[in-house]
Parts: sequence; structure tokens; C-alpha cells
Amino acid sequence: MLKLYSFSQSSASYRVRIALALKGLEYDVLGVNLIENAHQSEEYKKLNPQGRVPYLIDGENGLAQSLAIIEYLEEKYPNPSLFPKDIFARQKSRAFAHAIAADIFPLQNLSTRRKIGEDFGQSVEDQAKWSAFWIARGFLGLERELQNNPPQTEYLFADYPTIADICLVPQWNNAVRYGVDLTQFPILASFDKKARNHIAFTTTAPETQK
Ligand SMILES: N[C@@H](CCC(=O)N[C@@H](CS)C(=O)NCC(=O)O)C(=O)O
Repeated sequence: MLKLYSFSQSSASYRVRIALALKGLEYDVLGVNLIENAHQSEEYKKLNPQGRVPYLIDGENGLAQSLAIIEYLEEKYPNPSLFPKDIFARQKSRAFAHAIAADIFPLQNLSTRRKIGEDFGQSVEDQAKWSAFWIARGFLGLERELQNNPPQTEYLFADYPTIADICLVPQWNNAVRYGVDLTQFPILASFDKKARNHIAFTTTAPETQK
């Protein structure tokens, strides 16, 4: 049985929970409470020296990084696919996922926010404004790309949920948390709405986790 080290409110963990659900895979969840700094314990860092969640265990093997985990699941369990069939659409879905996971999200990560608080005396409110700024800037780029090339598909880049939808919904939750004005992103909003009502997204959402 697969094991996933995960935290309920972690958007990177939520991405992997969605992927596992879309593929219909069973797994055990092992909670890592980030608020209590469980990810920084020596015990956890022996397992995952990167000291972050998610972390997937498959038998003898352990893997960090949500996008790498999703690619691993795709290769090992190809059906149903989480990637578009068309080669260009497939890379568009990856580019969309990377924009969120590599560009937008790290600037609002717990350790990043805590560090700017410690080093520059930013209040929690200022940290939230900082997060909201980067989310809005990143979303605006993605919205404009979709405006320029309106997708003709039900979900982002395919007629089934892809890695792009998997990254969008958790990030949208973060945007709501930080008070981003989401009326600026009507196309993203419509894709978010479609995906978040899919059973694989609802059954793995933060509020369903222990
Ligand atoms: N690029 C990594 C990011 C993982 C990550 O930073 N996860 C967050 C939770 S969403 C975390 O563990 N944060 C702990 C920290 O910032 O110290 C991935 O996609 O898995």
C-alpha cells in the first residue's frame, strides 16, 4: 500500500491527494503537522531530508516534490491519465502546473513567510499582503494566456482533469485565504469551479482531512 506524508492545509499535499484519487489508488495518510513544526523534526528529516510535505512511500522507495510524485504515479499507473494526449497541450498543462508550483507557491510558503517576518519584522498581515501580491501577479499571467488562447476543453487543456487543474484548485484556496480579488480571473474561476466539484477534488479537500 502506498503511504503519503501529508498535511491537511498543505496545497502541495492536496495536489498529490487529488492525483491519487483521480487514479483510484488506495493509500495510507500519515499526518505531518506543519503548524507544530513536525516537518522539521529530526525523525521526519531522516525520512525526507527536504523537510517538506508531501512525501510518497512506495515500498522501499520514497519520493519528494508533488509534481515529481504526480509524474511517477502517471508512469506507474497510466490510466486514467492526468495529462492531455496532444503533445503541445501536454506541455501547456505542465507549464501551467510549474507556474503555480515553482513560481507562485514558494513565495507564500510557511517557511518563506516566517523568515520575512523574522528578518524584516513583517507582521502576519504584511505577510498575507505579500502572498496576495505574488498570487495575483502569477494568476494574471495565467489568465492572460488563457484569454489569448481560450481552451476549448472541459477542464484545463483536456476533457478530463489534468495536472493543471490539480495545481489550480489548491492554489485558488490559498488565493481565497489571502484575500486576493478573484474577480480579475474569470477564466481561471470557471476552470476552478468545474474541477473543485469533481469527486476526486471534493473527497481530498483540506476540510476532509484529519
Ligand atoms: N515544491 C514542493 C513544495 C513542498 C512544500 O514546500 N510544501 C509545504 C507545504 S504546502 C511545506 O512543506 N512547507 C514547510 C515549510 O515551508 O517549512 C512540492 O511541490 O512538493
